[in-house]
Amino acid sequence: MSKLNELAVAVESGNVADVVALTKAALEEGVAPLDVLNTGLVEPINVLGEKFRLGQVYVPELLVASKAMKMGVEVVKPLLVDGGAEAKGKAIFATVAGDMHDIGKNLVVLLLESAGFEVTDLGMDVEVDDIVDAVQDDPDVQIVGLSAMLTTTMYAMKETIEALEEAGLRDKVKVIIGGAPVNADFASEIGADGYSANAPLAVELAKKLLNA
Ligand code: B12
Repeated sequence: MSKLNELAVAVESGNVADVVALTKAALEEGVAPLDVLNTGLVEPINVLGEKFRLGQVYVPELLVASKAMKMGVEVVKPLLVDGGAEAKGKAIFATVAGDMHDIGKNLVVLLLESAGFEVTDLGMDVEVDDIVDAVQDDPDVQIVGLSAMLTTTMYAMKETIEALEEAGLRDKVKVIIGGAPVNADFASEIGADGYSANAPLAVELAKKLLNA
């Protein structure tokens, strides 16, 4: 079994020690950091997601696997973030209120930072008012990234856009959205400036919106 396959198995079974060791080993073998991230660390979460949907695994398994994945991401992170990259723009990111899913949002933040964006990550379960305050408090912010993974929380994105409008801040920023239950149609329906299905496309979207 290749190191990446071994790593994926370790993530799926939530074995933190093995994940850290195998992430290092794969990198030492010369596997590209982005491949370690996508194939070794993220793909097993998608595999588990399908098993969860089919009722073959439950929330505790997802939690330990997510934790293990995050520990692996910490090992890869310094290799992805290019400290010398010219600043491309400033963004604020949040997973919306009521939603505790942050893996996808964290990946988008990671790749944006590695592409040279400065990102303030407000975390998960972030209230609309806190997002508006963060935009208000930072004169340089150009992008607001909103993530939602639940059909019950995706409407908080619409509320956020409406609240930005009410605060007179809507024209100051481009709002981009992502997460499993949303798509480009939903983005235009709620008046967002863009949607992307994954982290690399989110970087392209941010660059395009800012002409960076
Ligand atoms: C891991 C996981 C969890 C973990 C989350 C851990 C964490 N720290 O994030 C835990 C165990 C906590 C969890 C809890 C729950 N979960 Co859950 N979870 C998942 C799972 C399996 C994977 C999500 C994930 O991380 N995917 C991997 C990442 C890389 O992909 P991603 O999130 O889609 O992100 C990418 C893109 O969407 C995009 N993107 C994401 N955000 C953004 C933002 C912007 C601006 C842009 C441009 C792009 C972008 O780029 C990302 C990177 O490429 C999904 C299944 C699935 N298929 O999505 C269910 C899923 C989302 N969960 C689900 C459910 C039901 C729950 C619970 C209600 C379960 C329960 N009974 O308690 C709770 C809800 C808790 C809450 N209040 O939020 C359902 C939602 C169903 C629905 N219709 O709403 C899903 C779809 C599973 C299912 N099929 O039933 N979950």
